[in-house]
Amino acid sequence: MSDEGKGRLVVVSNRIPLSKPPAGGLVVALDDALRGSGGLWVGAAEEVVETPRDHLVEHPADGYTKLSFDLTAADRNEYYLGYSNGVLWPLCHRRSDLIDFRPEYREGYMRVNRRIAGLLKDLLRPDDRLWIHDYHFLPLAHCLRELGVDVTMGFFLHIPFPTHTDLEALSQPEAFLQWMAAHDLVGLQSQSDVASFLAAIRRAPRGELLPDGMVSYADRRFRIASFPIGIAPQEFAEASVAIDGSDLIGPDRRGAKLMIGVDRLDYSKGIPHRLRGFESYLDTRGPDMPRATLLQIAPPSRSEILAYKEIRAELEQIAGAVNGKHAELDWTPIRYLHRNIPREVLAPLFRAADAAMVTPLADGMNLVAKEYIAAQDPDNPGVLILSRFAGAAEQLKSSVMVNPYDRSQMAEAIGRALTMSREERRARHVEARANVFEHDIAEWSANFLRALGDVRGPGLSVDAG
Ligand code: ADQ
Repeated sequence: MSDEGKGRLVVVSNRIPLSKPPAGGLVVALDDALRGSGGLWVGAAEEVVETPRDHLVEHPADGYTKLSFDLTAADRNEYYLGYSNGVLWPLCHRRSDLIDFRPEYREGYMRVNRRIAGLLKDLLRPDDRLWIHDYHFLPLAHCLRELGVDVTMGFFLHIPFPTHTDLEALSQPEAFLQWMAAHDLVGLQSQSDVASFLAAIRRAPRGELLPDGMVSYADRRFRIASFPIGIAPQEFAEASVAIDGSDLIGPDRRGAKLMIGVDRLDYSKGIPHRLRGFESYLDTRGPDMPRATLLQIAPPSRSEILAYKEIRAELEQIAGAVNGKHAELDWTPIRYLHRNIPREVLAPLFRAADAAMVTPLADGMNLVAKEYIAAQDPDNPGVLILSRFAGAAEQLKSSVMVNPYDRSQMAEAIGRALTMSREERRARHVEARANVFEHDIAEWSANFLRALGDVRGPGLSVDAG
């Protein structure tokens, strides 16, 4: 690999991959780079403690070191649920109306990031490369710079970058940019995220766009680029044929086409809008249009947070109402499962589905869209109905693209997908499949690490200040 001999790779993410399955895409993607460099993976411990220890705790690992930092119950409440998921998540997903500002949330967020910075400082060597993941750690690099740490630091944001108007909803919008500027490389999911970032820099009094994708903010210069994340498509394709997905679904869908939706139960995923669009399809369906069953799998997520409790109740209400109106003795239009489904079952279900509905209102990328494509039979593929607000829309352009806010457009898209000729389905699928297989997760991590390796070339090194 290009990064060999350049010091260790040190990854920081909210969760560390402990031995239990499932080994997700990110774990597989970073495995080689971590092993090759004798690297470290740092994340939060699973159980909260009364008093956080003043060192990272080592976990059994194979080939590289896994370390966890402690969180107290207050840390979890303020840093994780409060600021990360109660302020930053809605902010970045265009739902500033859901932000729950409390001073203790921000204090907790800063406290935990400062504590992690202190723990990392003792661990880092000058030639290490630090790769920080996601919104839980926006200020971490800044805290490290304040402690005088000068290693190369990269950041990848898995969720959308806020627009400058969204940023204004933060009490200190400039802090966000200052935090970002502490990195040498900032990676975002899409071109549209990069555009939001550059717009925010352009408006900031201390921000400036430099040639070659470099940006300057206050006394720092750094690089910003999009690195659209991918999946491990081969694995998903193999899992999709291991069992027959249509055998898994019961008989109460006589003559009905199968549509699937799979999302964490999160308000950003647009599940109520999807059910409403499906309802419109059922309401307006003519006699020559097929019956359809929508299998919606939505496992619980962040259920301590009020907005998540509310979305669950809303979903149950809509599903009940739609079924009450449209179900027949041999057909239940909406099948809603509020639980996790193992990948070995999910992949065959994707393959069995005539269409998938991936209709987020905002989404960094959305891996389900790519997983659905990877699971299809290329000879007789299903159709992806994709929201234009998913990062994946920049890549999967041959999908049936929808505006999830427009119910009648959603209904029309469902009708189109379910009656599309095999020829058209194949043509659309070939294009999407090529993208998913060519731009997989291994390519994503290799690209990011290459860019991180190159970013401190001659003349680009920065003064930590
Ligand atoms: P998420 O918001 O979690 O990820 P997504 O990209 O769709 O969204 O990834 C979800 C993953 O969980 C997929 O691999 C999916 O198969 C799996 N999953 C969902 N529901 C499941 C269920 N019921 N049972 C089992 N597995 C389930 C964040 C960002 C995204 C970005 C990713 C990666 O919000 O925009 O694509 O990170 O960067």
